[in-house]
Amino acid sequence: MKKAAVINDLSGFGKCSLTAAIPVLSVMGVQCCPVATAVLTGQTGYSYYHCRDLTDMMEQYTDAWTQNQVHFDSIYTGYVTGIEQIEYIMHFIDTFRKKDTFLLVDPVMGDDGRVYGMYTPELLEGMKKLSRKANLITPNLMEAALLTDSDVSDIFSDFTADVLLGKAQKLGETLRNLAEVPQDVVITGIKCKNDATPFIYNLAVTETGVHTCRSHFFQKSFSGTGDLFASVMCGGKTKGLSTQESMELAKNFLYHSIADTMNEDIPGNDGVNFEKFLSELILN
Ligand code: PXL
Repeated sequence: MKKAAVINDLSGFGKCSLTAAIPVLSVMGVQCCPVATAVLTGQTGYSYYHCRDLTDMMEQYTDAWTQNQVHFDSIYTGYVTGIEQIEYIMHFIDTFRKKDTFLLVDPVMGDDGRVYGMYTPELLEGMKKLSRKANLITPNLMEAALLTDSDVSDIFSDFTADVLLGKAQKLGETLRNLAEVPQDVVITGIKCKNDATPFIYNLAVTETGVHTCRSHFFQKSFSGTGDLFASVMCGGKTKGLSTQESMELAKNFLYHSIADTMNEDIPGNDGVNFEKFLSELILN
């Protein structure tokens, strides 16, 4: 069975990070080997939460797994608590990345114009270095702007699809050119709200060109949707699907999960009803 090392946190509430990655990878037939960056009572969007930082365990993962001679088909990184963890992740990658190991970096730093609490300028510099090593990155539009030193306010000035997709494509191309290896860039969750019908797009810049897919935008953001998207991308790429095929699968899975959640009055912090739609991800 294919194995993915997933470097991400474990949050008790919020249906994000590892609680998104583990079920998604499992149903896609990929063994998820978690490297927990932190354990939280709930994701950081909640008014009250506690966080136990596990930076001091990261070296132990590399140590034990080296001694056990493990092999990963993919490495997928997500939420980190700070710059120090990025240094350990670099070491982890140097140790376990072989010729055939696929590296997905989801440069989690913020969304919708707000950076998360762990964000610092140093973290951004670390995320840039890490992102350049990846075969695939999945930033949202704001993270793409941060990674390219672009003006973040510019992506919140006009939400018309033509305008926003043009900006996303430029950012994606810039990022792809900065990479140290052939890299696909998928900019996720591009919310276009100024048109007659609101759509949320994903835009991929790949070797075969620029590809977009879209689905209805419900005008509400939910915790964990970026993590679910990246997890499906990880599973798809690990199992040999193309970036476009993986993106399509992720988009449909998220559309159904979000549409179902919209039928109930669930706070955005609590995440989406993805569990009901996991069977869509079973690959033959
Ligand atoms: O979904 C991104 C994410 C992951 N992990 C934690 C978070 C967030 C976003 O807020 O707080 C702990």
